[in-house]
Amino acid sequence: MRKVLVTTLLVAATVGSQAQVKKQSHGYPIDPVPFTSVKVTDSFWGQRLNASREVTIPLAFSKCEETGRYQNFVNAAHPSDTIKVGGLAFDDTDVYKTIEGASYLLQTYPDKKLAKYIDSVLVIVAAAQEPDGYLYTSRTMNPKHPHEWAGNKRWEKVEDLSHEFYNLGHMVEGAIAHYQATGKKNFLNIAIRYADCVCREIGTGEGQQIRVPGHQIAEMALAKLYLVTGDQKYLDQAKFFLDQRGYTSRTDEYSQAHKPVVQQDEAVGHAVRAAYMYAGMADVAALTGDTAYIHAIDRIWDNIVGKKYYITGGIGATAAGEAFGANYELPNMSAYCETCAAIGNVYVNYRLFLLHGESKYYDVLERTLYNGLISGVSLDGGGFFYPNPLESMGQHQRQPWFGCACCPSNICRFIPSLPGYIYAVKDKDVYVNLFMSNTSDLKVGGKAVSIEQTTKYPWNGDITIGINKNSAGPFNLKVRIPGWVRGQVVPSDLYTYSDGKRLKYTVKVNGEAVQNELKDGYFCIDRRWKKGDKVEVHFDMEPRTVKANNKVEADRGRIAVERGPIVYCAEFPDNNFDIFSVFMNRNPKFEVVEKPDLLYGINQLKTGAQTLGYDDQGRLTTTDVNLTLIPYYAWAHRGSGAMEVWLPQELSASRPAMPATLASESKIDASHRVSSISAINDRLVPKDENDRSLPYYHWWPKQGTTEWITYEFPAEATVSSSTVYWFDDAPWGGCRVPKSWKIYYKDAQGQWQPVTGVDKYGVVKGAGNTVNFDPVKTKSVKLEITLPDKNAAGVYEWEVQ
Ligand code: FUB
Ligand code: ZN
Repeated sequence: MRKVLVTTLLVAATVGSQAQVKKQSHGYPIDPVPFTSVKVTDSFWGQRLNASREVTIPLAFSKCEETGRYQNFVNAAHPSDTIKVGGLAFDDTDVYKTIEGASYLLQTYPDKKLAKYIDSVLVIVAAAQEPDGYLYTSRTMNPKHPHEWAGNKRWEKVEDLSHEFYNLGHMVEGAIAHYQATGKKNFLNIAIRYADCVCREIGTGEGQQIRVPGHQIAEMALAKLYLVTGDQKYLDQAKFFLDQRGYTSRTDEYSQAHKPVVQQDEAVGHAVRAAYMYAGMADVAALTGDTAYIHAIDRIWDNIVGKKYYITGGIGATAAGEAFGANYELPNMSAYCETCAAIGNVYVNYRLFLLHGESKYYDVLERTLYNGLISGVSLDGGGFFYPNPLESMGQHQRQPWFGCACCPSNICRFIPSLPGYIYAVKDKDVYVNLFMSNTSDLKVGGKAVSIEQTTKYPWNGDITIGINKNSAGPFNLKVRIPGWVRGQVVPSDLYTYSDGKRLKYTVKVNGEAVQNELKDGYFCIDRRWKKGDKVEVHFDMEPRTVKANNKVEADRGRIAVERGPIVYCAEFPDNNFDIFSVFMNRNPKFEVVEKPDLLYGINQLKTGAQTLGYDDQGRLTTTDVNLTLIPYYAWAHRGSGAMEVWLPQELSASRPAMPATLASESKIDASHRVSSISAINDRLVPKDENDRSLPYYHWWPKQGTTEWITYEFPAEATVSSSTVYWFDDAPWGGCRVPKSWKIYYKDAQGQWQPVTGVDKYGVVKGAGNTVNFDPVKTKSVKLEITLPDKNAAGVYEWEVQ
C-alpha cells in the first residue's frame, strides 16, 4: 500500500463562507488536471459535449419545470397542510444536478442567459429553505403530511428512504460547481446553511442524533465542501457518516451497512449507493490519511473487477434492489447496469488512480466510459437509459425523462466534466490517461506546460502528443498503455481474449522509436521537452474476441467482440436474420468498415457466421450469414428490436430459431399494451418462474383485477390444448401466479365462449401449465387471468396446440 500523502499538492479554490479563507489540499498524491484546463477538439467526444450543451441540459431544465420540480420549491416557500406531496423525495436533486452540469458548461462556454436562468432558479430554491438551513421540499411544503418516505420528523427516515442527506450531497456538489463557475455564492450559501444544519443536528453530542445517509453521496460532497471552505467540520461530518455506518439501526447489505465500512471486502447492495460510498471513502482517506478506508476499497475493487463487472463496464447486475448480484452473477438481458452506477464506477476508479497511480484503474474507467456509461444517453443527447442491458428483444428503449430521473440528471453533470479525466500530474510526472484530441494547459511543478493531443481514437490507435509550451524543464510524460493493447481485457481473470492475437504498440519521439519498460502500465518518457516536440503513439487496434470466466453462467459458451476500448454488439437493423440464432465461427475473421454517416460515425465490424434453425421436419439447419456488429453504446437508436453482446460459439449456448407455431404466427393483443407483449409468443420458455434471461410480460402494479391476452390466428384452426408459463418474482417482486385463469374461444357469432371439458388450469411455478379441453374450431382464443388480491401476475409464454 502506498502511503497517502496529505500534502499541499493542490490548492483548491477556497472561500470564506462566514469563515476565513484557507488553502486546502485534496490530499491525493496525484493532482487532477481540471476540465477547465482542457479544451476538447475531438470529433467523438466533441459531439457528446455539444449534445450535452445543446440538448441534454436544456432538456433537463425544461423537465424540472414541466414536471413540477421547481414548483416543489415554490410550494415549500408557502407551506400548507393541504398540499399533496407527490413525486419522489429526491426530486430536488434533479434541479441541483442540472445546475451542476450547467455550471461546468459555463466554465467552458460562458453564457449570460444561462447564468441568469440559473440565478432565477436559485431564487426559488433559496425561498424554500427553512430559517435554520434545512432544505427538503418533501417535508417543508407540508410538515403535517410530508412525503410518505420522509417520516414525521427530520432525519427519522434518513437511513431508509427520505433522502434528506442525499439531497444535501447533490446540493453541495451543485453549489460548489456553481460557485467555481461564477464566483457567486448565491447557491453555495444555501448549501452551506443546509450543511451547517446537518452538522448541528447529527452527531454524538448532546441533543444530536446519530444517523447515516440512507443513500450515500454526502460523504464525497462534504469532503469537497471542506476543501472549498476550509472548514474542518465538514470533513469530520463526512468521516462521521462513514464511521457510524453499520453501528446504527440500519445494518443491511442493501445499504452497505452490514459491516463497518473498513471491514467490507465485497461490493454488495444498491450499486449507486455503494459506488458513491467507496468514492467518498477515497476522498476522506486522501484527506485524513486513514489507510483502513483504502485497504477496504482496494479489496472491494478486487471483488468488483474480478467477479461483478460487466464486459461493458456496467456494475449492479440485478433489478432487485438495483444491486450488485452474487459473485459471477452477470445476467445479460436482465442486467441492471444503471447509468448512475456506471458514473459511480468512474468516480471510484478515478479516485483509486489518484491514490495509487496505476493504469489498471483507467483501464476499468475507460471500459465503463466508452461502453456502459455513454450507452445511457442517446447520441443526440435527448434520450436516456436507466438500465443498460447486454441483450434485448426490443423491450428496451431510451426515454426523454423518467419519474425517477436520477440517470438523466447525472448525465447532465458527468458529460461536461469529462475533459477533467484526461490528464493528471504528480511532481514532474504528467499522466496521459485518456486519448482524445484536445489542447490543454497544465502546471508541472507550478510551471506552465501546454500539450496537444490529436487522434481518431477510439476508431484507430494513432495518437500524436505535441508539446506546445514548456516552462517546467524536464518532466516525465507517462502515456497509459491500455490493458486491451497489453492483452489484458480487465485487471482480473473475469474476462480473457480468446483469439490468441498479440497486439503491439510503438512510441516515437520526434520520429525516432523509443523503447522502455512499462511502469504501473505507463510508458514513461523523461526528457527536457521543448516546444514542437512530438510523441507519436501507435496501438494496434484489431477486433478481438473475449471469453468470460467459466463461472459466469450467462456467458458460458459465448464470445464478446471488441476493438480498442469499444465493445460491439449485434443489432437487428444491420442483420436481416434472427440475431439470437447466430452461431459464431470458431476462428472468426473480422473486417472493419468505416461508416462516417451511420450513428454519428462508427466503425462496423463484419464477420462470417451461421444462423441455426429447424426445417419443417424438425431437423437442425445452418445458414451462412454475414454478421454486422456495431458499438454497444450506439444500439437502440433505430427502433425497437433484438440486440446481443455475448454471441454463442458453443452449441450448448446456441439458440436455433424455433419453427413457427400457431401462437407465434398469431396477432396478439392484451389488456396492458406494452412492447413486452411480444414476449408472450416468442417461443422462448423459461428455465424457472423468475428466469431473467428471457423477456416476460406482466401487469404490475395492478392487483386483483381481471386481465386478458388474445391470439388471432392467421386462419381458422382447431385447438384442444394450451400451455402457460407463469412469471413469479416472489419474494421481492410484485408478481405471483394468478388466482385463477381460463381459456375462451371466439364462436361463429364472434362471441367469447369458455372452452369446455377442461382438465386443469394449473398455476405451477417454473413449469408449463397445460390445460386440455374439448376441441374447438376458431379464429381467436383468449386467456383470461384473475390477478391475486395483493399482487400482479405475469406470463413468459402462452402456447396453443
Ligand atoms: O435513490 C436515488 C436514486 O434513485 C438512486 O441512486 C437510483 O438507483 C434510484 O433508485
Ligand atoms: Zn440513476
